[in-house]
Amino acid sequence: LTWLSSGPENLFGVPSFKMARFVEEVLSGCPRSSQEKKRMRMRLALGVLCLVWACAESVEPSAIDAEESALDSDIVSGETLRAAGATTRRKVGAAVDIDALSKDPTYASILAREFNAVTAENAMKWGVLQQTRGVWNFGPADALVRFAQQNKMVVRGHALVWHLQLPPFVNDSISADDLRNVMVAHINATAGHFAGKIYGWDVVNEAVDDTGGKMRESVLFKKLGESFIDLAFRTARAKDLNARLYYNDYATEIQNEKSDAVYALMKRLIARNVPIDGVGFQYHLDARTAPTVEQMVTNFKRFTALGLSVNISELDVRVKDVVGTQAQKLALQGRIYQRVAAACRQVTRCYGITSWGFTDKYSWIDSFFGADDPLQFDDAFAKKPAYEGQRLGLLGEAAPEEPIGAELLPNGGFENGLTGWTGSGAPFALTAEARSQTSAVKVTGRTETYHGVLTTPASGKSRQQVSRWFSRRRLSAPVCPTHMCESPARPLRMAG
Ligand code: 9MR
Repeated sequence: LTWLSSGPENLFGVPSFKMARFVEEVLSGCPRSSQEKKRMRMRLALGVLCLVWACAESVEPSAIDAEESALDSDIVSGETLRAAGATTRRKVGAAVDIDALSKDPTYASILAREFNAVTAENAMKWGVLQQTRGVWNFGPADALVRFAQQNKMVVRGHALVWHLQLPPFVNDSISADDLRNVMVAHINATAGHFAGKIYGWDVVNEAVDDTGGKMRESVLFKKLGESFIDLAFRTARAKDLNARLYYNDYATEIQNEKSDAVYALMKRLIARNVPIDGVGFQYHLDARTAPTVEQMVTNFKRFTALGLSVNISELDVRVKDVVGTQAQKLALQGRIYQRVAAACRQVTRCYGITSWGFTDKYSWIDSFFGADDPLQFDDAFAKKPAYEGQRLGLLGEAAPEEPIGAELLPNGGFENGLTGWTGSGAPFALTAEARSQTSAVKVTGRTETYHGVLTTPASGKSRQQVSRWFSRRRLSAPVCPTHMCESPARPLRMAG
């Protein structure tokens, strides 16, 4: 029972506190007198009833069950994204632009057809809901909830506490006490208003700094320290017992300094008994540095080992700086969507994938990074390779890690046979180290991304770590011991 009740989206998909409550109910006290025995029998009966209820609810929220029967034929063939997701009982979501939803019927109909989950891109943020202190405007967010209910979708709430898009009254001059009060009031009002309608809340968003493994010096952290996170989660749980509660952040897809800091934060929260159910990994990717399936899965698994669920919460893949034709860029993007979906599928407690929009027409990317095409549908709502990639990944078909031609060898095996590299016309001196998978070789003189993907761009240093290399030729017999290659005996060309 302890095992069954461990973890948030556990074996039954029942929030752990419900299972824990049931276990407590059944096991509270051993019967001594006959009256006690009678009471115990009552408790057991109650417990069995609870179990029936829990299991019935556990499979998935009823909305999804209804959706599944409505889309039976789709599910068999997995023809839409939501149907492909439903084959593995995973949520497939999109962030929604409320304006587009109300004004663009094509947008609304594709959203309803393809997705079984929605996130408000902006409409549920603190500064949007509560522009004036004490006054909440839930209208647009309510419209999204209604749309979701009508179309048998679940709603992910985003985000109760974030250092951006704050209301004007939360600024550097607010006192710590006041900040604590307004934060609690906001969570009470918001989580309370939507209680029962939200699958899961991003309770705290982006609290870890981008470098140095530290907490972000936001107004919240500066005034309240890390305890603002504990308080936010506890307040949310008290208002909505059924919503899963998540921590959400970006640039955490692989094991790196930032994801290590998030991981350490999760451990601290768990040690303090903070009611947290899972972690959202945003996945705003640049196609040139997209992670491998193995990197994603390895990273997810250390979080699920803590008893947390994981989800991909804001997927999009930028391609404008990829070298190649538009068709090649979009094909690469398709393979990356497929890899991401396949990675989630490989992790039992990865409950779903939400993309940050679904059509390039309304993506936030253009205004932040310049014109790009990061999503599954183009500006005219035509399906792109990213659509098919995500669908196939959800159906369990893993994409190749990279477009490797017949004679190219992924770095996963290069230490078995390669002795050196050239790139951009000049040979590289290989230094001592060569590894497969997460990092490859250490070489000198590499400063540009076209030399290969730099995992640790160390400006001013003579050595850089690089990953995901491809070589043109492979020698028939291994010429260097595993993990160690000597200086190049035969120059090879590098691609990718
Ligand atoms: O997509 C959102 C965009 O419309 C807003 O202008 C922006 C404000 O900072 O927030 C965007 O959404 C962000 C999300 O809430 C949190 N993770 C990063 C997203 C992209 O910036």
